[in-house]
Amino acid sequence: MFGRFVYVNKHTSMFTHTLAKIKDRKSMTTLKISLTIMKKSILILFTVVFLTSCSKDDDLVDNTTVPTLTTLAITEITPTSATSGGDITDAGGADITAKGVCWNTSPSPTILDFTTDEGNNPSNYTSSISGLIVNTTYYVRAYATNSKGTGYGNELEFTAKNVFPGEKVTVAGGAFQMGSTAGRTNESPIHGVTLSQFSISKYEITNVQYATFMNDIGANGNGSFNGVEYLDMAGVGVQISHTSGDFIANSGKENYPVIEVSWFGAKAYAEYYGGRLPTEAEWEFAAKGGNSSSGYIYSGSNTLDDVAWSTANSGGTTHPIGTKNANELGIHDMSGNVWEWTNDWFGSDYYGSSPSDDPQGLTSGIRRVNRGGSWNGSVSYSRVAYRNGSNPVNTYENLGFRPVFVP
Ligand SMILES: [Ca+2]
Ligand SMILES: [Ca+2]
Repeated sequence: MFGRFVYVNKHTSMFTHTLAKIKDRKSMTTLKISLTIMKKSILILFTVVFLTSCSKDDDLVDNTTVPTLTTLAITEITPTSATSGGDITDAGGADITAKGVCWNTSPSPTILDFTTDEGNNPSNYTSSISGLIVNTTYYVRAYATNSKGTGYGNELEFTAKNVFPGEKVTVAGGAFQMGSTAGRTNESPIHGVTLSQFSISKYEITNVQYATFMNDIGANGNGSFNGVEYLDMAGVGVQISHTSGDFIANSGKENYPVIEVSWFGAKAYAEYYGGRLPTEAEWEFAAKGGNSSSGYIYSGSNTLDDVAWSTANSGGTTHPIGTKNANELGIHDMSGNVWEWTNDWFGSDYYGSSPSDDPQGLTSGIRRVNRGGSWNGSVSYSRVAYRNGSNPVNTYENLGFRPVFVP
């Protein structure tokens, strides 16, 4: 700015020099006055031009940017839909003209892919993603558009499937000695088994979880699905009711282990959430604490009362899940509370011919293996090596399950 003023003064001085050559002395005074006015006018003019010029330069700097936003966590994932949204942290200095989320099966989705349209107001929003294909992985980004262009939020990824609502514990693969010489003959011979990694439900499946599943699949009010009994609604101890078209866990029994459930129902539940029932070997490895095993008689202790609801302490009923100590891997109630269905057919002499790697049990049979004992019956049933079996259509007041998952 100072440089511009020097320039103005230099030229006005030259102008003054030229005028000084005028010989009409009488008019000189008037001229000098006029000159002073002119000098000031020129100075003001240049200043105005300069300031106007500066102001015009400022206008040319466009500070508008595309909107900045965050993609909201993916929730309510099903085989065909999910929910996300956007949190607009900076509109970019211009009006939002469009916003929503975009997704596709390839990373970095744009508004040329699948999108939602949540209008043009600048507020944060949720979006319903639909039309998905089961077991397909999708990439999602929130987007918002203004006059400058489209901004995208961080990318999130999910797979369209039913998401298991419970907690899982990872059981690292490893080798262990399956069976026992301290129990019945069907627990012998002790044999080496090597298993691949899997994860297992930290708790037995509860009444509220099973009721949700029955509602989601549209099971018949009598507890069957496609003619197969999944839940014995007339069972002695069933803690789920069917009221006004919905399966509902009985009040106060929400977090108790589901009982009166058939092997078919347990299997269907596990598969609905992308899992399966554990093999007998997986169940025993997890109950023994996997690679962290301390070699306890019961799952997590040699003192049954520390880790299990059994006939010795149950008061003749099931108890809420996870209310006894966990085992070495953080898994609860493997011993006691309720027996648990596994996938294997029961074979009393199977251990004599079991393969060593990821054994799957017999290829046919009459009963499916149950493990862990329960709130009633002999306390010895809660030994980690104890084996039992039930007809897969049977349902009991002391028999439930937990699923496993393989990545
Ligand atoms: Ca149990
Ligand atoms: Ca029954």
